[in-house]
Amino acid sequence: MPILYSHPISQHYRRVLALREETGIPHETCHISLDTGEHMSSDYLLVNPNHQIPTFMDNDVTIHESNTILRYLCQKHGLTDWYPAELVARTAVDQWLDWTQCRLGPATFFVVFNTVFAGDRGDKSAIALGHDSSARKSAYRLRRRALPQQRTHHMAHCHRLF
Ligand SMILES: N[C@@H](CCC(=O)N[C@@H](CS)C(=O)NCC(=O)O)C(=O)O
Repeated sequence: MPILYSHPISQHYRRVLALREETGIPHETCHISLDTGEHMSSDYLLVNPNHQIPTFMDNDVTIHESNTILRYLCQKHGLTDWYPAELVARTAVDQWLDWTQCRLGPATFFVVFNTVFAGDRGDKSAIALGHDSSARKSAYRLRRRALPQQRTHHMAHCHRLF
């Protein structure tokens, strides 16, 4: 049975958990304690040289990037509803995965870590940066683009312009 190394506070782990819960694909979970520094142990560093959660092990395959795990699982289990085979549809999924990794994830970390976890010791400038980040603004724009009625509205606007 494949093993997913996990910790419940990890947003990157929860992506993989969400796919499992939605699709029922099987794997065991192995809790790694970020609180006690287990992710820095020499044993875990052999599993994940970046000392991060999650890591997925499927026999002799070891994957330590959450989005790569998602793609691997979808392709292994033929989950084309989640990760389409058709190029343009797949590219749309990849684009959101990359955006989540590069933009939304860091902004979320700044805010959540410095409020929920650090409490009064939280870095206020990091919180402000997270709130004010381009991720939040682009989330709004991308959401508008993703909605068909908004796209129609946008196209009508373009027709008026040209
Ligand atoms: N790019 C990685 C990021 C993983 C990541 O940042 N994991 C955090 C928890 S959400 C972690 O393990 N941090 C501990 C550390 O970096 O030492 C992925 O998508 O899997």
